[in-house]
Amino acid sequence: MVRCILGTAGHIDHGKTALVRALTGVDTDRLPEEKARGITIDLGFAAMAGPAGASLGVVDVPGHEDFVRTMVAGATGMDVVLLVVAADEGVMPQTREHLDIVRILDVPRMVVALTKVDLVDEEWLALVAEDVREILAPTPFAQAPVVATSCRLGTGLDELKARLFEAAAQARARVEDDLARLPVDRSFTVPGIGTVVTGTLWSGTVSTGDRVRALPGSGEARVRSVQVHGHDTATARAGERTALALSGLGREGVGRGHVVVTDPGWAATSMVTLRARMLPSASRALESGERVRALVGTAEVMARCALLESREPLEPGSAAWIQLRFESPVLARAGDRLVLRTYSPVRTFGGGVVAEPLAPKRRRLDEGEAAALDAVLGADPNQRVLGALALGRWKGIPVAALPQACGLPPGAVREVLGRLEALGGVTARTLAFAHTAVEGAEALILEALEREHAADPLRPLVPLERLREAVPAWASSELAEAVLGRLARAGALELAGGGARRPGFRAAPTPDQEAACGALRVLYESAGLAAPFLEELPADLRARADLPGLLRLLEAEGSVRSVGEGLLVSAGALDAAAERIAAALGGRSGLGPADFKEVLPVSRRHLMPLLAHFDGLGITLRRGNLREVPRPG
Ligand SMILES: Nc1nc2c(ncn2[C@@H]2O[C@H](COP(=O)(O)OP(=O)(O)OP(=O)(O)O)[C@@H](O)[C@H]2O)c(=O)[nH]1
Ligand SMILES: [Mg+2]
Repeated sequence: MVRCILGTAGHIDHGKTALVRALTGVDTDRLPEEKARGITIDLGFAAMAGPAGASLGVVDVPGHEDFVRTMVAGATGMDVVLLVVAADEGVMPQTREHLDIVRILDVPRMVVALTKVDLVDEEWLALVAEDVREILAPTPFAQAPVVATSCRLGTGLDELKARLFEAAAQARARVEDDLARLPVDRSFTVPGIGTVVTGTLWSGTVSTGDRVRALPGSGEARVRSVQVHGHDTATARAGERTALALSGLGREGVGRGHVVVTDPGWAATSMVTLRARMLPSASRALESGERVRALVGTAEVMARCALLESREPLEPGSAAWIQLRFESPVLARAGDRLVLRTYSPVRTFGGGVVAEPLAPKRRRLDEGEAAALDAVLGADPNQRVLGALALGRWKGIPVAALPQACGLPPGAVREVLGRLEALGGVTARTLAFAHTAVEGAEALILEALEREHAADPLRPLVPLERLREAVPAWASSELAEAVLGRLARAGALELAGGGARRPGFRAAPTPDQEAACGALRVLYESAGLAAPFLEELPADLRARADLPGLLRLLEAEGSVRSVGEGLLVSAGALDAAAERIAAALGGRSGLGPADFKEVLPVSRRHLMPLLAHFDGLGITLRRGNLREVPRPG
């Protein structure tokens, strides 16, 4: 049995609550005002027992046109909708509006009940049934079962129940192995227990002891106890009517419109990009900049619309990418459906599906962005992740935000990230980037590498800093880092000693530089340990701008080594000196400069850096002011 939620829909007074009572035994109109007026005002909840111990959560919604907002809060978690049409009145305005809403929300299955058949004759009933078929014909519910019922006579109730459980069995399974999210539809205080919130658990699981947050806002709490359909349980699962007792959060911190979540990755948002669809029945076009009501989960927030595709108003029946800029933050995830209503008079005119829940402000979409938005709403997990990353451009998307940004469970996101490099993207320390950003940054870095090599052909390695700088400052710094690693793994550059080079790059001196190198080699070779300090080099060499490059070249080829303090010494002389020290002084300790001067007859200015150099190599060991020399071998 799939865990799922059955909800009612339909015009005021058509018998929704009566039908729920007949099916479940529960009178969901519990408020005194509901009793007095004989109408439903707030959502009602019940459980319906079915065959083989199965049980469905039932949400009863109001039909009054003033309470459509409440109806949407109830409809937002439905898996099966029971569309109620009174046989005596037939299709009425909220029959159509509720039908529009369940289509906007993409409620997957429908069963129709024609109620109050005791009030009409066969012929009239057939006419009403035909009207119902007609409004369903252009919808995904064209084949929905239609059952004639009467609560007064008990007609059709068993058949209706059977059809409802059939529909429930076919409803798509909700994903338990996903981020937990409970849009709150009620909150109240129970003496001795504290704040209790209820809702339909959309995805994931919530258990006693879990730490949760109520978004938007900063409310945090611990789950003290969990109930499903009024029974205590350790864990509530996706698709169950859930009540959570929360400790650490007052009732003012959580209510209808809040969403209780467990994962730290969730973030509230003030801006979403969505594929908006105007109802064909909308009374007028949607203007750019228009203030509208957005019904998101169980929340209603005011928002400004920004049309992203054209300056022309969005006509009834058409669809386009738009942005909603909310006046207060909401929680949204890629793939979420929301309902749009005009500000005044309040009318449902359309809805949309969120493609970019944590959106930056956009004005116009380029082709790449439109394609990325499409990809996020597609079926292929790779494309969904890549689409979300492409929208993050060179700034990247935090890996922790991806399940929200692309609407996939964390496990599925991890799988895609595991093959991200093969898909052209890259994962950095905390962010991930799409192939577009990677390719762009790679091109800039490789260009910079060539430029740097060309500008200083004698430098064997380009400092990484110069390559990082090639990626613009407005990109995330993680991008350059990740791309350098990726290029190295792909063999497009070599990393060594804090620098990078084109694979196989060797310093390429000109004939004139070759000649200068030759002169330097002879100079250092003949000077031995008493090598010239830089300022002691012959004037013609010192005058050369490329002298540092030439010296690096000698170092890179191994003819000289830097011993510090600006002193370069012939490698051969250094090796010979090391041998002499070991042979002459091996095993002795308490050695002072004078002892070394006997073996290394150089000036004191040379001796100090040389000894420090040998200290570094372990040929000499420094003990306070004196040294010892380990015995050779
Ligand atoms: N004759 C007859 N009356 C019915 C039947 N079902 C419901 N009613 C009556 O219709 C009226 C409205 O029923 P409700 O169940 O409250 O209607 P509702 O659709 O829940 O109304 P709202 O929640 O306010 O939209 C009540 O007076 C019921 O007694 C039926 O099968 N036959
Ligand atoms: Mg009712």
